[in-house]
Amino acid sequence: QAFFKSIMNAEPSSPTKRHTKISVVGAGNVGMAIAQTILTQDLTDELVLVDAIPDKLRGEMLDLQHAAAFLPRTRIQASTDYSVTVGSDLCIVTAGARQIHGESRLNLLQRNVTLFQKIIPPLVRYSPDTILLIVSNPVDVLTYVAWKLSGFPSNRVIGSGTNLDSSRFRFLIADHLDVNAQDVQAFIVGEHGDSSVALWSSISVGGVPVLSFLEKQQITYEKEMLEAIHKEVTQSAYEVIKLKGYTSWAIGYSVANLARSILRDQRRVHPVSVLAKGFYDIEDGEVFLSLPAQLGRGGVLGVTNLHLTEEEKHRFMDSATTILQVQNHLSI
Ligand code: 6V0
Repeated sequence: QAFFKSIMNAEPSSPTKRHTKISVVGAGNVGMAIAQTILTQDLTDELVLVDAIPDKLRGEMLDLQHAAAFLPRTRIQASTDYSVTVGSDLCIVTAGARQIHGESRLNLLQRNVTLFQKIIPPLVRYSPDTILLIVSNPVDVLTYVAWKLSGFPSNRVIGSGTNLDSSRFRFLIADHLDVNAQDVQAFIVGEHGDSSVALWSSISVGGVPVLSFLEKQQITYEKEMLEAIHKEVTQSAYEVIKLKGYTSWAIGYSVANLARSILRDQRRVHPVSVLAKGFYDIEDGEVFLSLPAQLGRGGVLGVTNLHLTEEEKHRFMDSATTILQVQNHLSI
């Protein structure tokens, strides 16, 4: 019996907007930070958690469900069985071995490829039209692995890539210039992590290009400061891991931001890992690297035609070559 007595002659309730469903695979620190940010930002009607450890998974589900009185209404489910993900619009994969202090992201790889062989096929089977958003590290290679395992067109397989590096970059520039990070436009492209490429010419605050402004003022020491800021970006994950054991909040917000652009068809430009074949001198190589990409309901809608300086192009190509060499040794 329905709790509310129906109002006479009322039409049966019909949803006013399309029902959306997000699945998060991996209910660890990163997966849970993403899940809670998605919930607080009212991004989906249904949120599903999948993990390999049933007790931890149920504990996390109950803990989130108990916050229902303070959150936008969202159906939260969790299971170790992938059938719970059926009909997902977006599947976010964070499952993986955790990066240990001092361990390079590439070292994590083979362990995570084996995991992906168990994760990607059932996700695809239950949600053949979904968009895959990969977060597990090394994210660029694992996005390629997910693309290969899924058989999806490349526009539906995205890696969170340098979206996080770019937000760290924007924070540090904002802090240095004493402005709001949301007013700082700055992109880091290429590999997520050690060999990422900072695009100096893209940095602007409130529409004013920062580098040419500094050059006109002949503030050369500021350029060194900017280089130091980029170095700090590449070191920041290691520093947070050293201090608290893992990173979670910034990646949580950064991935929720991508989920919003995708599911709400915002068509915003984010630096994310996309199939970079055909860009710059990557003619045949099947490699995923971050470039500023427009995201919407169809996944990657386009990639901006970035002008890279010779040095930037060189560094971007170096990342591509390194990743391609790593991929050649993988059995997928
Ligand atoms: P964590 O806290 O160890 O969580 C990983 C979770 O994956 C655990 O709950 C595991 O039980 C689960 N898991 C393991 N195997 C499976 C499986 N077969 N199926 C389902 N779940 C499984 O790690 P944490 O959450 O800290 O990190 C997760 C991943 O995100 C790691 O690969 C990190 O390196 C990566 N990050 C990526 C970032 C990025 O910018 N792309 C940023 C931060 C972390």
